[in-house]
Amino acid sequence: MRRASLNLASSLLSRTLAASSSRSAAASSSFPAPNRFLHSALYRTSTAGGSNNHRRCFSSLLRPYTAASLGFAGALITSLAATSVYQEALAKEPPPAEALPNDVVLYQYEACPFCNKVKAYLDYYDIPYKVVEVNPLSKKEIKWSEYQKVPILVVDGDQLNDSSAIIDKLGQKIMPKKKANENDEETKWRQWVDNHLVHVLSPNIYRNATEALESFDYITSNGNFSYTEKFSVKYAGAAAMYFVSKKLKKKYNITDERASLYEAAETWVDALNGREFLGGSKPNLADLSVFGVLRPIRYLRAGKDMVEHTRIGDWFTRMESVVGESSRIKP
Ligand SMILES: N[C@@H](CCC(=O)N[C@@H](CS)C(=O)NCC(=O)O)C(=O)O
Repeated sequence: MRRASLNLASSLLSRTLAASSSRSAAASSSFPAPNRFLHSALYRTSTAGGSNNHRRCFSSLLRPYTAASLGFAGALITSLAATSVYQEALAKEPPPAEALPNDVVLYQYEACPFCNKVKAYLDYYDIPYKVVEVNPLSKKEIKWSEYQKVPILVVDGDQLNDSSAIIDKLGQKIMPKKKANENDEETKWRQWVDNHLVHVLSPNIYRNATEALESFDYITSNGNFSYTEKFSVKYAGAAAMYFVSKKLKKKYNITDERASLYEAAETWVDALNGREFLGGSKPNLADLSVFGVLRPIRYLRAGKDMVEHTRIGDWFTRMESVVGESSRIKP
């Protein structure tokens, strides 16, 4: 019965897409269409834009004290010193200019969690990159590549595939002295992101008709779709992913998707164990991975619920602040 509904959803999507673009449908036939949306969660670039709020608020709170009596001067100096220590702790970690690659191109889906994981890394380390938005139906932008998933990162002509491998290889290029995977805790939590956290996301953002439509509204508004694809993908995709997400729930033994999301968020906060970041006063690769995959869903219903019902909000806000503005090169 479930398989039947899944097939129905898939064929509904395929038929609608075929109607909207025969070329796209033909090109997509080698991959089941719903899988292309499987992990395509939503991403609001505005979250990065608001990233300095925390710092701004902190310093503007101090402003009235500058007019206070001398009796407060000592306290003020202490506060200012604390602020600058705090700001330094929240500073990005750009690699030395000579280590920066000359040309970095990210082939991505704007809403894909794996792509957003790579972007969190590039943004945090202030590595300028161009973006090529791939059409998930035709994939014509990555026709040149044997590897047919995103993200793909091309660094000075070298092709890197797979989000975690991309981050490791790029790290070796720009920070050769920093040994990859030298920290067991960091490795363990990066694996937790790839093996557990990402699987909890789809059942949540396609949980019911309203949320599936909310998700696809964002995907189609921000992805690389033709005008006709936008409309058909939004409705057919939302319907298909609603059914696929039920299948995923079963596959990953999820009974209550929200409870699983909250549990994952709480598990992460427990892992922080009172630290600002898993990496201590600065984020490490596990912080960047968790942040990257959650960023697309943060301002959807699922992400809002997660922040309302768990303790993850403060860490997430710190991450928004420290990752800061995107280093993406605007076309
Ligand atoms: N393990 C890979 C997974 C990448 C992945 O599954 N990407 C999805 C998009 S979110 C994809 O390209 N799927 C194939 C498709 O769209 O046809 C990674 O971490 O980069």
